[in-house]
Amino acid sequence: MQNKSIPLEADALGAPYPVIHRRLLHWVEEVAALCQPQQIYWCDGSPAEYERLMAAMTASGAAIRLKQKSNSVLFRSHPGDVARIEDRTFISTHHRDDAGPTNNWIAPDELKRTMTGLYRGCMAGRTLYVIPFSMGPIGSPLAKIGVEITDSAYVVCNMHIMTRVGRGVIEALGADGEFVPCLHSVGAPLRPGAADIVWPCAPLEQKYISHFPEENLIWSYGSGYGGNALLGKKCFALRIASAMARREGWLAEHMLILRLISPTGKHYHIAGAFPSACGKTNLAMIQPTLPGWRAECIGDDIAWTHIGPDGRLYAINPEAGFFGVAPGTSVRSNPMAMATLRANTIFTNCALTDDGDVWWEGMSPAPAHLIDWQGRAWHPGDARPAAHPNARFTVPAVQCPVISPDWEKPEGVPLDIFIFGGRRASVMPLVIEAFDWDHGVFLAATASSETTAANVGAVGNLRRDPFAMRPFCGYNMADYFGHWLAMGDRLGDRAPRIFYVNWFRKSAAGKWLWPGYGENSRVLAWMCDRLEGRVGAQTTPIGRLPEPTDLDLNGLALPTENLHELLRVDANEWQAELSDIERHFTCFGARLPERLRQQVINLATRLNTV
Ligand code: O2Y
Ligand code: MN
Repeated sequence: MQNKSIPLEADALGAPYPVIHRRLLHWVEEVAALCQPQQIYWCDGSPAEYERLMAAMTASGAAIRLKQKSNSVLFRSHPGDVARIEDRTFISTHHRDDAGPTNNWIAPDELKRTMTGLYRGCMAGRTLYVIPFSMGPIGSPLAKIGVEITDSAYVVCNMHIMTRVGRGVIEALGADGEFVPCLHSVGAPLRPGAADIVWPCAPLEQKYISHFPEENLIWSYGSGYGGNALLGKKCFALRIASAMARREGWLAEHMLILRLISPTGKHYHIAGAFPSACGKTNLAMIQPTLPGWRAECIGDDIAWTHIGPDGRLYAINPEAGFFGVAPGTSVRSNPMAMATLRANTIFTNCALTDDGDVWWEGMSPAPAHLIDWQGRAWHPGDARPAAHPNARFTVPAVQCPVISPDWEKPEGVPLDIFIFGGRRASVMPLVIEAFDWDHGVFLAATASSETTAANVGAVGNLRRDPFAMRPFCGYNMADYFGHWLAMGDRLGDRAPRIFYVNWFRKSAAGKWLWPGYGENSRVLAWMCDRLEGRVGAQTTPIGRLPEPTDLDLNGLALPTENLHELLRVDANEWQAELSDIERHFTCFGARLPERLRQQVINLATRLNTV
């Protein structure tokens, strides 16, 4: 390595640039003493560093270079390390109630004792990488800094893409700047002379993805995969940041950000929260089919929003790349993502074609022969998928052909609309406009979706996923609802309008009723027109819905019965839904804000008076 690896006994811990931050140096020293790495390496974030690490991983067999895509590689994970592991994810607060009923909890002392035992000597034979990174453009008043320590070069390369890494961050930190310490180990020490395996990790019961929101600290052990290991993403930018945001009066949300441009050139900024693998990346890169409308992508997964000097809510995307689900991504579902992936991409758990490209289910007809995500020969008709259902791509956001010229604006973009949603085959109509902010918070707090492969667990079950934040809220979800209500009070009439969508309703015969993808622009345009008072709506017990004639469906051959079914509110189904919502709220006990209890009563009253 050009950026020389320094043995532990060398002074100043071997940083290749000046580090004057005593607390940071002390922390690195402390972790090194505990984890006992062979060497310490400070990342500079340069392309040369990325290339050196990739070359080493290619030589070791961990990475496979793709012949058909420039500077792109394929990794295959351990078959037991393929997704986020919610059962092993912990919010560790002094009082259990501060983590709340939707989070796993272990007391900080106990969790630290257990994990310290695991960390002891865990980096033997490995390199300890120090990754200074910024979430948000370096220097933006809305950005925050983290430092990840990891023993995985795969993590370093992914962090290069997903965050801003390097000496600029250290400079921004200065002597005493705030940073979130993020400690990660794959949990697989190497005995002297032992050969490494391509994807080291620890057994499930030793995996811990731990958050200490009271001290802005992250400890992750045992997994090398995605959100478990790239600690800037779900761990920092959502779980820790949501707790910071509550203390500091802003919002850290699991939301895409997009700019929709009307035929007259007016900009509408939309932030949308959807549970994992519900087409969020597709919507973030939407190609509107409605004539005259255009869209630009600002972010596909996370939004940090602050109230600006004019009283409006401004959003930044704290990430620098996309870590998207590959299966299902195609020229039809997301042509912009396919174009984004042309080069400089890390693929994980995709299938490999004979000519050295990647393939996954839903991309195109299956080739006659592939190597599957576990390295075995695969043929069409084989019972197992060729790519893992949670196979991923990691790619720089700047490569997206429709990335907004303002995606890195330090002050963010002013939000006009919040959209919440989920995947429901029945009950939920295509779109609902909330009556007001409190009703919007209620719609978001009761959001539900059928589960997918993004998390380890059963697929296809219905689960309530409030604000699409169930796996990502770093404190008691009832307090989070209260924080949203309080933000609404501060925003007053400058608050974004709130809508709820369901692109996934099916007919009795099990067929999709709505074509989705670029056609979703018709629903987005209705929302924008509602803001302008240009289009009507019908008032129903569950909110305002478009009348069939309010949606611009020109050029779309949508059967009338589909439209009718998409906008149908079934009183019996909604009585059952109401009971389920009441059950869902019960778990929050006395901490549930009174204003949400009132929303349940309001819904019941409206349903009983139709
Ligand atoms: O983090 C993972 O391992 C996969 S889950 C994921 C990845 C990127 C964006 N969002 C998600 C999610 O689960 O919401
Ligand atoms: Mn996500």
